[in-house]
Amino acid sequence: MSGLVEINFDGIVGPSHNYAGLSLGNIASASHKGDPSYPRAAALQGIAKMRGNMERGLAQGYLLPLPRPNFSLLERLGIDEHTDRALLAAAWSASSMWTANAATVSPAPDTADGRCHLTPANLVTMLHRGQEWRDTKAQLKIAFGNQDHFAVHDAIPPSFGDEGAANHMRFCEGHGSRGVEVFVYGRPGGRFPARQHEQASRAVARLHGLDPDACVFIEQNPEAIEAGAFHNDVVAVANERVLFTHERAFADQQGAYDAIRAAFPALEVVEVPDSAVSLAEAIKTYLFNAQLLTLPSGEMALVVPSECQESAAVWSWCEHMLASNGPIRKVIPVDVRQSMANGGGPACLRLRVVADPATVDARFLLDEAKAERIEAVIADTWPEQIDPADIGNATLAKTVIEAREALLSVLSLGELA
Ligand code: SUG
Repeated sequence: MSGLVEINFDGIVGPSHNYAGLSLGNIASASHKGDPSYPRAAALQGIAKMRGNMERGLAQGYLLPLPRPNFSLLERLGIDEHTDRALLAAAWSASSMWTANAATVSPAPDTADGRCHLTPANLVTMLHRGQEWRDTKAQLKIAFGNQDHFAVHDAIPPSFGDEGAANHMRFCEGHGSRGVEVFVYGRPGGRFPARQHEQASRAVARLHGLDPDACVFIEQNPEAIEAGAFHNDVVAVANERVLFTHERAFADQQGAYDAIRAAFPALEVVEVPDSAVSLAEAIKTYLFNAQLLTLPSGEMALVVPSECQESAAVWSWCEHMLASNGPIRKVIPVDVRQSMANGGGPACLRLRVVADPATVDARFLLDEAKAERIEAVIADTWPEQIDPADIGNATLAKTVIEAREALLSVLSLGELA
């Protein structure tokens, strides 16, 4: 279909960004619990990443932070300043920044009705994330409100946990051609929660009107979940014909390749062996939580967290990969350390939507002038630092609310208030 390109919608980091250690099984979140956070720096790091991709000639969009603190959640759980700090912090979480968990997206060439389908992720496994989907849906309904081109669904009902695009990969010859969609789920029973339920993935595939012959369902390796891969995008990423994956990402690694190849024979696998980069090192550096992008030149680039450069094992593997003339031709480090400390790398921060930008509400698309306006609001209104003890504070609540409102106002998105 003509005009279709991949647009990355990054989550703008909200003004209440903090480290509360809310995500069991997410090692970075647990290990940074109680640290001071720097919301202004965090948001500016995110904008710099978006600018980088825009300067590379790629289409870039964004989604706005959700309203926090969530007073309705506090009220419905009977939470006040004397209650468990974790419950209080949940209502303040800026976790919607990780838009790879906002929704699962099936582009128009893959669906029965020829529209791009989006299902917001219910994120039911974690309280602080489970509060996101209704507000996320409201935003998607505006950004993708053109019903000739998009269908925005409700979230999958509980108890089937759905974490969205973080557990979904799409293989295709080019973004605008018909794709094969791969859904990766976890089997419960381990030390950490398996957040993506097989039945949620299957429901999304049905509701999006995907051809069953162009869908593949794969189980995540339970050992990867145990090692801290709470989403598949912590150990694998796909773009067009290429799957970039750790050797131990899937329960049956060879079976996974065979199943994808049966539906998509052109598959090219770039596999990182455990002997070169252990699962622990992959999860610490987030090598696979990278944006695998097709540049306008046709070359593929991997946008990795700068932590990768600091790991001798990971960086020497990247150099080896570049020297070996494979499909990935560039490795580009970016600084998203504030997000990384909560377990969110470059890939977590973006939702990929294949669409004609002319069919998307332009208020969600980035250009140079808007990037400057957004940066100015962040510099003026986002808190510089939040200490865990500040969560719940009425003055901070006012700052956070007003900062978000200032952003909505410069982007003419007051209807999200
Ligand atoms: O759901 N962290 C997020 C990170 C999400 C990363 N997304 C992808 N892999 N696509 C999560 O665990 C930390 C919250 C806290 O501890 O305050 C958090 O929610």
